[in-house]
Amino acid sequence: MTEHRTAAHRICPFCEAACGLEVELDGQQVSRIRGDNADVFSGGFLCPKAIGLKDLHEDRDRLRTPLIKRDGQFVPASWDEAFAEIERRLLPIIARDGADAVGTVLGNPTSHKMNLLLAFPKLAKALGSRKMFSASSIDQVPKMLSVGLMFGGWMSVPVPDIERSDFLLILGANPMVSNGSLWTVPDFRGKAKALRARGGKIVVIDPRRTETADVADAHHFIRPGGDVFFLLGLVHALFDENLLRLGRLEEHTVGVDQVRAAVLPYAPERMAARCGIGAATIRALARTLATTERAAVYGRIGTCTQQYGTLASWLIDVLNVLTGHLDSEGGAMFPQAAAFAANTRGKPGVGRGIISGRYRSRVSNMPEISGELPITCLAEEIDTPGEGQIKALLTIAGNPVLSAPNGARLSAALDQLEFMVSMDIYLNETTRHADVILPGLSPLEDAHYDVTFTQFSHRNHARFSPPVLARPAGVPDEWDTMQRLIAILKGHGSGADIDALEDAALLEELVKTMGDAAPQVMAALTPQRGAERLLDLGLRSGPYGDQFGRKPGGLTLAKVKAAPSGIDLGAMAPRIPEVLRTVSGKIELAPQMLLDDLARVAADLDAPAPELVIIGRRHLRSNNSWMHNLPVLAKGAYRCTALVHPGDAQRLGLLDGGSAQIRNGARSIVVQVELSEEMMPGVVSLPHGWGHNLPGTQMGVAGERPGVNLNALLDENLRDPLSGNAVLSGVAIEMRPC
Ligand SMILES: Nc1nc2c(c(=O)[nH]1)N[C@H]1C(S)=C(S)[C@@H](COP(=O)(O)OP(=O)(O)OC[C@H]3O[C@@H](n4cnc5c(=O)[nH]c(N)nc54)[C@H](O)[C@@H]3O)O[C@H]1N2
Ligand SMILES: Nc1nc2c(c(=O)[nH]1)N[C@H]1C(S)=C(S)[C@@H](COP(=O)(O)OP(=O)(O)OC[C@H]3O[C@@H](n4cnc5c(=O)[nH]c(N)nc54)[C@H](O)[C@@H]3O)O[C@H]1N2
Ligand code: SF4
Ligand SMILES: [Mo]
Repeated sequence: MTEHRTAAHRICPFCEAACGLEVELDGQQVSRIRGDNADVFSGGFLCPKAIGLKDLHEDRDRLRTPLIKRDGQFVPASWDEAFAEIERRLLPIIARDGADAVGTVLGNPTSHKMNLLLAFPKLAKALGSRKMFSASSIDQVPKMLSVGLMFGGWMSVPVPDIERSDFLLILGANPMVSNGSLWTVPDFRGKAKALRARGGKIVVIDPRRTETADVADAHHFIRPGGDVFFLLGLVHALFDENLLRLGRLEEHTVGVDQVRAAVLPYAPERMAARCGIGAATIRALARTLATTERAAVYGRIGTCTQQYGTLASWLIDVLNVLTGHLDSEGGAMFPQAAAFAANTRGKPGVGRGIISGRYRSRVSNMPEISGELPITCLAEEIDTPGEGQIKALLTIAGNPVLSAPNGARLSAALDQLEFMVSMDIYLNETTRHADVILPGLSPLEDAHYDVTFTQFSHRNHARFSPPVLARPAGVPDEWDTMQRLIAILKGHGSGADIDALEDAALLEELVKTMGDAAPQVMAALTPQRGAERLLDLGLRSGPYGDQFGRKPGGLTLAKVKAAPSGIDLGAMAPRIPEVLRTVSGKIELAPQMLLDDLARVAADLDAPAPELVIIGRRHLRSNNSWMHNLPVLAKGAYRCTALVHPGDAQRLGLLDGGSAQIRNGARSIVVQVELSEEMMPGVVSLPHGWGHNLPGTQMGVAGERPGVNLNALLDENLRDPLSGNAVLSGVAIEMRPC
C-alpha cells in the first residue's frame, strides 16, 4: 500500500446479511470494496451490491443539501432555513388538529442506519401521533404478530441454526438472492453447501423454481397463498402419525391439545388440491421433519404477504415446536443480541406478552400492531375527510409510492397534504411530493451498529463501524436532524441547544429505569453523545455487558470499537424459558385469535385456482425501489420482466420478449414477457420496486430504464385481516399480448 492508501471496515448497509466489508481508500476516494476476511460474522462474504456503496457515495443525484419547494419547484436551502420552514408550517397544523393529524412513514433503510433507528422512537414520542406507518406492513408484521402471541415479543423470531442443521424446509424465501430476511445469514450458499456436504437436505416450497431451489435437494411448487393449507396438512400428519416429539419443550408449552383439535379437519389428502402439493409429499415431509434430529422450518416474505400471512407464520413455528426443533441445536433458535433486544430485558421467562388492536385505523378499522397501522391505509387516511384526517406527513427512508400497492392513489393523496417532510437521500417518486426534503449522509460518512439484525443473526456477535469518510462540514447526521425535529415538536424551537436537550432527556430516562444509579451511569456514558451513547448504554447493560463495572471484562462500546472485524459471541444457545415474555411464561401454541381465524381457511378450502395469478421476485443486483440509480448495479440485462410459463404463454398467445398487458380489474400495466420453465403453470412473476418514469424525480440512471411498477396493479384494500399486512402475492390477473 502506498502512503495515502488506507483501509476501513464497514458493515454493508444494503441488506439483512450485514456483511463486513473492507473499504480501501485512496485519500478520500473509494478505490476498492471487498469482503473483510477477518470479519467474525461474515468471513469475507459479499455480494455484487456491496460495490454499489461507491456509486451511492458518489451519485450526483444523491441529495446533499435540504430542498424546499417554492411555487412548485424544489430549491436548495440551508439547514437552518429548512428547519425554520418545518417549524413554521408543521406546528400550526398540530395546534389546530392535534398530533394525530400528522402521519409518519418509516421505510426499510431505517433498519440499516443506527442514527435513524435509535432516534426515531424519541421523535415518535415527541410527536405523540397514532398515525404511524412503516414498511413492516408490506413485509413482516404477520411474523411479528405470530411470534408475539407465541413467545411474548414482537421481535422474538426463531431463526434456523443452519451451521448445525441437517434438514431445512424453506417456504416463500429465496435467500440465494435476498441473502436472508428475519434471518441474518451471510453466505447462505456456502452454508447450504456445507449442510448438504454433511448429508443434510434442503427442501424449498415456492411457486417459482428459484435460485434457492437450485441449490436444494427438492423443490415443490405451491399455489400462491396456499401455504396455510400445506402447513395445516403437515401439522395434521404429525398428530395423525404420532410424530410429536416436544422433548424438553413439553413443560414449557401450552395449547398442544387445542392445536390437535384445530387441525383435525385438515388431513393432507384434503389439502393437496388447495395447496398444489400431493398428500404423499406432505406426509413424507412431516416424517422427515419429525425424525431428523436437527431440523428447522423457515418461511419468509412469500408466507407473509398473503391473505393468510399470520396463520402461515404461526404454523411454521407450530411445526418447529411439535417436532422439538424449536430452541434446540440445529433447529430454529433464538439469537441473543448484545444490545436493545426486548427479549433480553426485564424479568426473564415471563412478561406482559404483546397486545394489538389498542386502537384502530379511522377508515378501514384495521387494528394497530406494535404501534403501527397498515401502510395500505395511508392513502385513505389522507384522502378521506373527517375528524382525525392526516394533514401532514413525515416520511423517513421510505418510498411507498412505489413500494406499496396503488401508488397512484397515494400520490394523489400526498398532493392533498398541507405539509410534507421527507428525510431521504433522493428526490424520488415519494419525496417529489414533499415540501421539505432533509438529506441523510452517505453510509460511508456515518457510524453503524446493527440494532435490528443482531436480533435475527444465526450466530451472536457485536460489530461497530465508525464513519469511513469525514462528513461534509455543516451537514448534520440523521441523529441530529431528528433531534432538531424533536426540539421543534417539543416547542423548544428549531434553533434550540439540541445537545443540552438530549442530555436532559437521557438523564430523565435513566432516572426512570435505573433510579439512584442514573447520575453515575450518565457520567460513565459521557462524553459520548447521540446514538453511540445509547449504544454504549445498550451494550453495557445488555446480556454480555460489563454492567457498568459489575461484570468486569464484559462488553462496552469501547471494547467493540477496538475489534474492527467484530467480536464473536458464540453460536445460538437454548433460551427457553428465559426468552419468553408471555403472561403465562409458556409457549402459547394455540392463541385464540389464530384459532378463530381458521374459520376463514375452512370457508376457503374448495376455492378453485384462478387461471392466472401474479407473484413478486427479487434480483441480486437490486434492493426494493431505491438502488436502480447506481450504474454498477443498473447495467446488464433488463430485469423487470414478467416470467411466464411456456404453457401459459402458448395458451395466452404471449411471445418471449414480446410485450403484454397485465390487468387486475380497472388497473393495468404493460410488461415485457420472458418465458420460463421456472414458473409454476398459472403463475406469473414480476419484480417490485420499479416504475421510475413518474415526473418530477431526480434519478437519472434509474429513469433511463424505468421498468414497470408491480404495485400499480395491486389492491391496497387486500390485507391479512389479523396483521393488516398487504396481500402482494397470488393476486388474480388477466394477461394478453399487446
Ligand atoms: N409488490 C411488492 N411490493 C413490495 C415487496 C414485495 O415483495 N412485493 N416487498 C416489500 C418490502 S419487504 C419492503 S421492506 C418494502 C420497502 O419499501 P420502502 O421501505 O419504502 O423501501 P424502498 O422502496 O427501498 O425505499 C427506501 C427509501 O429510503 C431512501 N433511503 C435510502 N437510504 C437512505 C438513507 O441512508 N437515509 C435516508 N433518510 N433515506 C434513505 C431511498 O431513497 C428510498 O426513498 O417494499 C415492499 N414492497
Ligand atoms: N437482492 C435483494 N435482496 C433483498 C431485497 C431485494 O429487493 N433485493 N429485499 C430485502 C427485503 S426488504 C426483504 S423483506 C427480504 C425478503 O427476503 P425473501 O423472503 O427471501 O425474498 P424473496 O426473494 O422475495 O423470496 C420470496 C419468495 O416467495 C415466493 N412466493 C411468492 N408467493 C408465495 C406463496 O404464496 N407461497 C410461497 N411458499 N412462496 C411464495 C417467491 O416466488 C419468492 O421466491 O429480502 C431482502 N434482500
Ligand atoms: S449480501 Fe447484503 S449485506 Fe452482504 S454484501 Fe450483499 S447487499 Fe451487502
Ligand atoms: Mo423487507
